[in-house]
Amino acid sequence: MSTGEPAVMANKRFTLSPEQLRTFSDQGLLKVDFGFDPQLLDQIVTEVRPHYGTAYEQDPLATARCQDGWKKVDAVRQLAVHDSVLAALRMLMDREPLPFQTLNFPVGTSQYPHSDSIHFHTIPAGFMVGVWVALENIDAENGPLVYYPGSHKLPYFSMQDLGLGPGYSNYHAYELRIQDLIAEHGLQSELGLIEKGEAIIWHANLLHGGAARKDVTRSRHSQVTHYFFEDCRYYTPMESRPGKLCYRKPFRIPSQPDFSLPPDLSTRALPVRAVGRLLRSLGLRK
Ligand SMILES: O=C(O)CCC(=O)C(=O)O
Repeated sequence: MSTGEPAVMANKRFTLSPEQLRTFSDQGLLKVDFGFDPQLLDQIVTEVRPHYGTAYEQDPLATARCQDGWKKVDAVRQLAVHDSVLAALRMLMDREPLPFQTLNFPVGTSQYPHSDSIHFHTIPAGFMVGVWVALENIDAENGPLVYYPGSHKLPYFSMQDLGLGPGYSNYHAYELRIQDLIAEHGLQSELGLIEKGEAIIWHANLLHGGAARKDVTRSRHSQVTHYFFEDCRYYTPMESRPGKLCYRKPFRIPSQPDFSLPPDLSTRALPVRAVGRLLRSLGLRK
């Protein structure tokens, strides 16, 4: 069963249908089957595992995350810069997408609902999306994504709009204010029940989080990539105050493996000794 609309391929270029564009605009999210290679997805699951840290090694069912795993695992980078995803995002926003961060999770996050626009915001507003890919089948038991269709049409709330000071120490208070807003507006949640390989694209301001893990013995491997779009200014509202925005440098995850990364961060370590010999033979190193 596929919950996402099937990929429409024209001359091998990925396109979204007018109906899909409308769904994204109305609901703030879109389920898509990009037709990812299942081997790439399995490779991500296997190769990210060693990077979840010691807590995960001791208990593989503990909550864990790997931020920017693309620096260590090339399969993560390949999914983040996948041609079909970039083509779909160009259609949605009519601007060039800039993948800037990956997060991999081995189990459900049970995160409170939030809008990504409290973490990542743009001038002009709205040029950010998340693309969440199921690396295994997701059902109501293993902590699916939860979201509130239509919530992207609420205003973009800053910390100050919610009566809070800036800083991560106020993040839980932010989450509680969002709970109040959900109740005040009578927003209805839905679960992202999708199959391995399917993706959910969410709008910068869509309220979303991780539903409870009803079966804590189950994994829930997933990868989310966050994208900005070209020709904006980028900032972090959580750390900002009026008149003193905390700007972010534009950054794009490379479309090819980045061999300039230190060997332990590069997926294909440079042959360091061979490079050293070459530099010495050219007189560039003693
Ligand atoms: O994967 C999840 O459960 C939630 C992810 C999320 O909220 C995010 O990346 O912003």
